[in-house]
Amino acid sequence: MLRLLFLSTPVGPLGSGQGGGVELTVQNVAQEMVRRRHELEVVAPVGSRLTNIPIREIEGNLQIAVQTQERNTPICLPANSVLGNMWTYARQRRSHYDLIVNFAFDWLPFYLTPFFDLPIAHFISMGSMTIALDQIMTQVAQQYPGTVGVYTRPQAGTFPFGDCCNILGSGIDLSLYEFCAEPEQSLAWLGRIAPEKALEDAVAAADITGIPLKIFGKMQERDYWDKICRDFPAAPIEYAGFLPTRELQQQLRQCRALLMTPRWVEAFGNVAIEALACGVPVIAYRRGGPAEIVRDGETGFLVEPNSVTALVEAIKRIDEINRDSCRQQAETEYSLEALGDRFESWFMDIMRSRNEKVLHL
Ligand code: HBI
Repeated sequence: MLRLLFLSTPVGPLGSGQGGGVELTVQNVAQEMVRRRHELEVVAPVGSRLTNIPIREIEGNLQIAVQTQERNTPICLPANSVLGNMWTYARQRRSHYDLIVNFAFDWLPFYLTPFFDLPIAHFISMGSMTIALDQIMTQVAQQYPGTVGVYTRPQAGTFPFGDCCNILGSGIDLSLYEFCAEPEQSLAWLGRIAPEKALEDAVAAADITGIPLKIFGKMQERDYWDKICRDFPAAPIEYAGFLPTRELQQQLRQCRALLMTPRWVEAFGNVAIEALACGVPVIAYRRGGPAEIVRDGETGFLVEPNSVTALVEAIKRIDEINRDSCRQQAETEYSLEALGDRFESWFMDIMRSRNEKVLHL
């Protein structure tokens, strides 16, 4: 049994959608560690909520989302930073834990690693974003081998330390997603509404095909949304809001396909396995995590990145995909149990190598 301290992303409260896919990862890994009888405390900004997992809420100002910054932007922390306050809490309580698990894509947790006398596992939730973060992450990956984890190999490949990351993949609670054999007409798009997700490509495809597009996710950048509506006044789109999993899958399962149009190297794309779990095929740009998830021609289509034409061609072929194969792939590769096994053995490996090091001292 391990006593685990999870430190969440500082960009928004868990459950707000601000933290994107990593919110789902924290929920799912926490759930699996509790099921395995480990002791766990999750530390996160005020207002955070998880299902059946108690949270230690920390005050302070949220961190700026790193994807809004340039590659050479200096490290910044707001006054009374919630990230700093989370690590003050970790320092004060460190004797109660065996392992700290960091889920923040930020400089401070990596910089503080050598200052702590207990092991810290870093789960990295995006591809390379800034020079300063690449540097500090590389230092930690080299100084503490085996303590850096990522979702996928393409994501690892965006970092200088790519070949020494633990590839942990993702997983979801499949019991929350209900298979649908007979979809309605519409297509789906799911994610934070922000430029790096290139929603405009999916809207353009809906405009061309005339097939209604249901859009789900956090309205992160309103002016970006407004521009898309101005550019495509006649596109058959509907914003369905940011929904909890139960309501989301009730609508997602009835769609003919999920469109994934990332402009960046999507680290994983949890939305892809949520769709597959409902039997919904995925049409995605052949880039990043989705390129490792979608079985081209079997559970969806992988198309040339940034090509709306390629999206439209794939949409026309969507009935070639057997929806049972989609659900089957989710069950085989993305169950919560499989995810829990991967994270638990990652944690145990870190503890083992730590104890060996201490023995040799
Ligand atoms: N930005 N600074 C910062 N820190 C994070 O933890 C972070 C982020 N941007 C996005 C984000 N996390 C998550 O939405 C992704 O990890 C999925």
